[in-house]
Amino acid sequence: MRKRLSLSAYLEGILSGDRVVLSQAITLTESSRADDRELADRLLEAILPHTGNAVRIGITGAPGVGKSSFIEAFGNYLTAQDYRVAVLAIDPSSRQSGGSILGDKTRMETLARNPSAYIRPTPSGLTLGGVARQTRETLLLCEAAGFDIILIETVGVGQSETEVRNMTDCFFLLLLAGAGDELQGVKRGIMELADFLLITKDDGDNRTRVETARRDYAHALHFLAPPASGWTVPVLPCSIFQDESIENIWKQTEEYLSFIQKNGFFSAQRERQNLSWMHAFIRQQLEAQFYANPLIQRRLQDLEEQVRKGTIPPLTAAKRLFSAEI
Ligand SMILES: Nc1nc2c(ncn2[C@@H]2O[C@H](COP(=O)(O)OP(=O)(O)O)[C@@H](O)[C@H]2O)c(=O)[nH]1
Ligand SMILES: [Mg+2]
Repeated sequence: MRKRLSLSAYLEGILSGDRVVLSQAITLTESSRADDRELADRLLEAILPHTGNAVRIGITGAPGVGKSSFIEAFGNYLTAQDYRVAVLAIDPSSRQSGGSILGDKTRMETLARNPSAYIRPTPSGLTLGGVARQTRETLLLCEAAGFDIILIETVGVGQSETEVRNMTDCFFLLLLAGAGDELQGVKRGIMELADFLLITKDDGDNRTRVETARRDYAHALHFLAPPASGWTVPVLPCSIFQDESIENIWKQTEEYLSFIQKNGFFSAQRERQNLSWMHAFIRQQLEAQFYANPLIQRRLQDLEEQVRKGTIPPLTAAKRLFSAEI
């Protein structure tokens, strides 16, 4: 049996920055056992006054664009500036693809050994909603443990970008030069979520292609809805082999952060996000309670069967379940 600590032991460990206790606390929040969940909820409440002080950055882009490599370079740069950096991965597909976390671990080899950094992959086998909830809780625990910058890597699969956008202050979209948007699965909607476009692999004989792509994307941005923050989205070259490009990205991120702090967008965005977390949780709870209801469970199978046979319309079946619950 796994050892469970007391609430105060978790709390003290986390607040003193003890990463063993931090890891144990994250594991506690990942548990589906009711008593673990209850303790986790009490812990999350207790740490709340110590959260919210980190800069939260989301990083997205097609597989292979260089997200994990960028996080390794960016994370090491930031720790060299005396920041403590936590890296979270949000990857609802990791169960199917199997090896993605393993792949990322090798991409982040030096960061994984960096004493000022902490890397925590998403547990596999969660639904998208579950991954989002889990990532939020891990983020809060890392903030309470004193991390200054939280980097969240997402895979390029539609909805997870929106989820990550919804829990971060700043969102980077990484793009390849010369690959075309279709090929990279970059939808217009995702481009509109980004605060920065970073064209990766700006090194070797790829540099002229990156410059062309940079100009093309800067032009394309004119046809998109501008961000609500009032910020002008920069399109920046990026290479893990060019320290200046990494440094420049951080400099511009600082500029962006002070811009949105001054115009009030930073706190407005956090407030909106907190409300949206609350409603996401309500939806999850309602759904869970609904399906856990024995009355529903008893009638569900029968009604599913009727819908399958076409003897009643899906909407009617759903409505009957709702009236059954009341
Ligand atoms: N030349 C070059 N290769 C890069 C750069 N960044 C990443 N790569 C390579 O691109 C491949 C995919 O990188 P990875 O970080 O795993 O991409 P991810 O799937 O987006 O996380 C790897 O082979 C990396 O070595 C870069 O800045 N320059
Ligand atoms: Mg990766």
